Amino acid sequence: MEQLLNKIEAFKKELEGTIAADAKQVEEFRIKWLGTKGVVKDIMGEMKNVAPENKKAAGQALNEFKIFAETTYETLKQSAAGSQQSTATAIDLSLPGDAMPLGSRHPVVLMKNRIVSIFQRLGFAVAEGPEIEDDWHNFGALNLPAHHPARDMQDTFYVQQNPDWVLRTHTSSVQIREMEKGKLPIRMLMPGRVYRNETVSARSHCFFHQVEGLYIDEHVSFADLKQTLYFFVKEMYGKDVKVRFRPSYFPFTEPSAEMDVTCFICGGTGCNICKKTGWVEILGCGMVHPNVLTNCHIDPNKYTGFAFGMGIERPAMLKYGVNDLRLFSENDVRFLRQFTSAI
Ligand code: 2NL
Repeated sequence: MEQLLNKIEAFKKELEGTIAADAKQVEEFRIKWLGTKGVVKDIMGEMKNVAPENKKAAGQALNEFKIFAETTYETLKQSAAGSQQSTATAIDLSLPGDAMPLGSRHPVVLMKNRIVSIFQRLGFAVAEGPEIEDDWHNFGALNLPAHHPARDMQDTFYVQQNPDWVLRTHTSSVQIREMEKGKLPIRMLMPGRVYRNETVSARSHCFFHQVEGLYIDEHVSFADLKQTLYFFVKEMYGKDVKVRFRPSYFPFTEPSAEMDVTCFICGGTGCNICKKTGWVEILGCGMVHPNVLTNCHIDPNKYTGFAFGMGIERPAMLKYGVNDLRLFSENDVRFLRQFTSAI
């Protein structure tokens, strides 16, 4: 009896280790184990040698073994069929993959990157800040008097939850935050989105983008301002472009100026873009007002600085031939995907 049980155990182990890769091997398995001259039939024949008192236990063990052999056969049959099927429908890895549609950079971002990379070569770092600002960082610190028209509800978006909050109207607020940190010198560029309460049209929008720059150190002069901006213009619009400064006014700079370049559309002969003047305004600039420095705890007797600001949309419109500001924010893919290869 013990001998028979040991034999069954050994056969079970053998069954467990059996694999069949295809239908032929499954059939071989069936013949060996379940066929008319197979192992199962053979071992069943040993019942006649079992002592009467052990017959019940032996019968049970043999029956279990038979079922085990049969289920193993079923399992092998199914998995061989499955693997054959999966070979038939297998993916052809040599086929080219599905093309993923590539996104493209937004023209405003492309123009911003061009501007930023030129100043980065002069050692300007990039800083960013919040688009919801408090009155101090957007107006007060910038020497904008209490009744300045820029503070008017007509021009500025106020945030309902807090009368002290506005959507920033320029990125100068980021420069104020940098100056307040008290780490000098500062040579930084602040690109970002700004908001003005204006009716949306082809030529004006309630939000747009600008890049402002700030350089503060001992002995920074208007000559440094001019030289920095000359470099920028030559890199941006080419070596032959001429530049002129016109005196201007900003509450946060003194003296202040606006800078024009010879029209890069008509080359100075006169067109619609330059309104037949031959010049296009590209930025505003000036020496940082002493009050602004004082507001940020910087000693105006020791430190001086220059600042400038320019819009991004207008140069982007001129460079990429876009004639309606609204296209920039409608996110129509037919518009956006045109700039895939532009730099
Ligand atoms: C323009 C003119 C300008 C500045 C921005 C500035 C910032 C600080 C202090 C002083 Cl913190 N000035 N920024 C100065 C002059 C002009 O922008 O036409 N922007 C689109």
